[in-house]
Amino acid sequence: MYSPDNLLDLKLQFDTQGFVHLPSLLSPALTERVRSAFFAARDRHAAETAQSVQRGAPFVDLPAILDADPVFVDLVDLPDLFPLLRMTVGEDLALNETIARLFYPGPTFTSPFHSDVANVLGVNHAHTPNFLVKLHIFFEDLSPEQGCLAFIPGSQHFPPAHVNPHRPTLASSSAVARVVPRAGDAVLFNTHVLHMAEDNRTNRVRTSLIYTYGHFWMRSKPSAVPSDLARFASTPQRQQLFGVDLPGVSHFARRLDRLAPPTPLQRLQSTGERIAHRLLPLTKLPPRA
Ligand SMILES: O=C(O)CCC(=O)C(=O)O
Repeated sequence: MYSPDNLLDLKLQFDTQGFVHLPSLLSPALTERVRSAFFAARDRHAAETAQSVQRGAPFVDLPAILDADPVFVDLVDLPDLFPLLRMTVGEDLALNETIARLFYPGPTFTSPFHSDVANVLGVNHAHTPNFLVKLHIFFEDLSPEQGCLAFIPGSQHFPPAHVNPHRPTLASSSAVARVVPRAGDAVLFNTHVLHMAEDNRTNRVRTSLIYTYGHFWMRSKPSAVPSDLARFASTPQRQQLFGVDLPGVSHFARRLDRLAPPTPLQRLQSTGERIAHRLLPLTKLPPRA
């Protein structure tokens, strides 16, 4: 479990660098459960996967991973990680997408150093580190040549086109940070930091899970919601993560720290704040000329 100071450091790293490597986020027992559930899902889809690979697909995403095994639902709010997710995204946190990926040996399929969200409208990313974050979870040791994630730390603060991602020598630049994860590790990053998966130059498939988190008011992908909501959206926290509406709560107002109905004191406080908010502008206005 991270201490409050560890959490502040991780948050500072996330804000400055744009990513944090979280070694051993999963216990060995959980890592093993994830690994065997992932391989069971892979085996169930072996025929479609083989067809895709035969057609030359560089990677395959297994469908509906939250329905494949309850362990994949358990990963959405890992107690060690959850406080950091709340700090990086905010109290209106919701799951946005899940991916279970097999990346086959070969060149990378990602664009060279890119932001996922550079072209979305209405956001000033240099000042919005909490817009959309991704968590890559690893349950097998990777070798440095096995399609690891690489980042240009701090680049989420750059103006557009500050870096030429096609510069041939960029990959070997000392400005690039590469994460070589071990089984049980995770990497959390701001989707606007320049990042990529490198070529998989080994003869082994790279496996990973990718959970994306955004805000409750955003539109989530179907892969972010388990089919059996009655079973899995069993707590107010999970209901929020899976986008389940609360009667009477606007999708802009959904907050993890306001899941319980307000106490009489909180109701009184918010009434007082509303009244003060109405009166204050009047008292502050300068006298008219
Ligand atoms: O490593 C991967 O599978 C994809 C990396 C990437 O570009 C992303 O997650 O946005």
